[in-house]
Amino acid sequence: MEGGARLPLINHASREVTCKIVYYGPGLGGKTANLEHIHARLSPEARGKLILLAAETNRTHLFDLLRVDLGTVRGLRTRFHLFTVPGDPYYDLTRKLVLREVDGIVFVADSRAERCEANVESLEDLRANLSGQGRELARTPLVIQYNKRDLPGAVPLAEMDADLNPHGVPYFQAVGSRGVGVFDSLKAVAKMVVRSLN
Ligand SMILES: Nc1nc2c(ncn2[C@@H]2O[C@H](COP(=O)(O)OP(=O)(O)O)[C@@H](O)[C@H]2O)c(=O)[nH]1
Ligand SMILES: [Mg+2]
Repeated sequence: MEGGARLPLINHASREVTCKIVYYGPGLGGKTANLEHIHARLSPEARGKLILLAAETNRTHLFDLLRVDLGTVRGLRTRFHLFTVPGDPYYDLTRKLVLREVDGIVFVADSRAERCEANVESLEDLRANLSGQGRELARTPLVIQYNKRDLPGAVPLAEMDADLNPHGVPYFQAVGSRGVGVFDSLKAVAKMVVRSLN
């Protein structure tokens, strides 16, 4: 599997599989908003506690984390651990750590014109950090979420897709703060990860 996705962690004895999904993207793009919506919508039986980044809560966590239970796939109980990375350049090491052993990525791009450069930089940072683990972005399950589509002056979708999506991976328009496009993005990446279980 050189350069490709690692195989998700399967515990054959308990017939469980745990997959790691990372929400990556520039600061304030809407990554935490995705997890907040998922947490708010799923019943407590289907998800764990939402643990939020210290910068937002004064707690000591360096990333957001949410456990989600998506039922059974081919007889295996399938769990997802959703992480977000801090966008600030200062947290480079944290981003590298959070990315370790990732199974799938939702890249949350900010549709505001003034964030175009930050989107491209974050995508390059993602590519470099994966490459530092001997992984290739092009061979890792990835969806792109174009977020903040509600804002007046949002950059046209085709323009953003031309900049950020040379490989033509699945993409979704979203308004994360209202939950629009959030489950579409999660389901799409989860499906790609589950396919890699084959
Ligand atoms: N207008 C608008 N605001 C959003 C959207 N998604 C998130 N926000 C807001 O943008 C800010 C940053 O979002 P957050 O999820 O904390 O970004 P993160 O740094 O990527 O985790 C918050 O105030 C959110 O409420 C969106 O689609 N539209
Ligand atoms: Mg955040």
